[in-house]
Amino acid sequence: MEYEAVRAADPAVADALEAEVDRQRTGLQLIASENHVSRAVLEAQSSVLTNKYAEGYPGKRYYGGCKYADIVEQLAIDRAKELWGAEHVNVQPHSGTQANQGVYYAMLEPGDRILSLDLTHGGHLSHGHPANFAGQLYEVEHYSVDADTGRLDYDTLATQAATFEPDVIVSGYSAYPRVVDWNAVQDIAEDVDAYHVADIAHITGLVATGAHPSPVGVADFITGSTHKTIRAGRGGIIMCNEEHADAIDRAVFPGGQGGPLLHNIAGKAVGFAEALEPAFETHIEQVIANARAMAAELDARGLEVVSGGTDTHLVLVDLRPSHPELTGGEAAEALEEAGITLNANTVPGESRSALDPSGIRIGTPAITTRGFDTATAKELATLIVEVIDDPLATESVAERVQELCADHPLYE
Ligand code: DSN
Repeated sequence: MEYEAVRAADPAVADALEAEVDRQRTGLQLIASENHVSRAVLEAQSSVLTNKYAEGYPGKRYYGGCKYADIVEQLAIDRAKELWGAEHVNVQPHSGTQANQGVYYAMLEPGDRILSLDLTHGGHLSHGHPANFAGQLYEVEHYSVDADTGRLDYDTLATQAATFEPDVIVSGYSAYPRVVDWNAVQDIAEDVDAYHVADIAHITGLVATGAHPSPVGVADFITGSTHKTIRAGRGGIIMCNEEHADAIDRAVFPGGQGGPLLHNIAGKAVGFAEALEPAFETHIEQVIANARAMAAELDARGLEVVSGGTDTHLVLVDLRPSHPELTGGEAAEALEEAGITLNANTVPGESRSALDPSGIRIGTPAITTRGFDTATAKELATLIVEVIDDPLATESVAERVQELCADHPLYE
């Protein structure tokens, strides 16, 4: 992959772009929110649609010249409807956070109440962390996962909701490896007369193929990003019933955003078409099988896998029982040296801090896109344990990582 025009105009940026291609090719990406999009998605995202302003929606734009923008955005909408079965879809949010912002802006007044999972238990900044606009504009209370099981406790959530009386309950998470019972959360939300926002950013691909139950038709609003397990162009998405369609569209534009990023929407359209192919279902099955294989191997080699395993694309490891002196950051840094990139993550019952957490989060979407099967995923888990157990193993693990990368080429 070469950036000839960029190199001629701007060698410094070309150097960085080519080095990033090399980093992705010669390292294993285990950040659970990342993936490797196809060349078709890359091409669509770098298209001339970056030049086009198209405030409004297909057929209702404020500027001329939107004929092709309309085609692209409508294709993205139609394909998203087919993938997830939603009545109404807005593909303009620039990110998952902007999708959540759109829903809050549409349905809440400042000072209204949000009940959401604590960030350190697997929630997300945009679910009301004090450092995020949502934590500052709204009154937020957090629920937790059970510290012993690592799983959601819907009875405790119901009790907390009855006391707090939220206007919105947010479900859907960034570091929760288990199936979410959308119906249980919806029942709780209805009992307290709250809206239910299901943020499926991490599991868009799993929901699209039916590998995880869908909140569409259950929750009032479904939000997400489009570049994680669904492997389309980068950005956000909101889904809802027709009843809330106008409010959501107005909240996204003109409420919270200006012109849509149509080049990214083109990437969404292309990626959604790819996800509608039967091969994508097989891919997602493999993503989950690989995560399960890694969880089982990590467990067998003495690491504490939060909740005892996974139903999804991610595995959360609490390093404290097996490696009490090792922080998640130190583990991530050592693994990066070996060519394995993942992130330090808080764990339920966190005793350190969000900046210096005790766990690591491992995701299998990107390695599965590269073609990893369960045997290779299992071997990768052993390599991770080797580095965590003994920093001196880094060099030999790095050599094996290079072999694995060469055997699973990327962007050839
Ligand atoms: N940054 C994403 C994640 O890693 O989960 C969420 O936005």
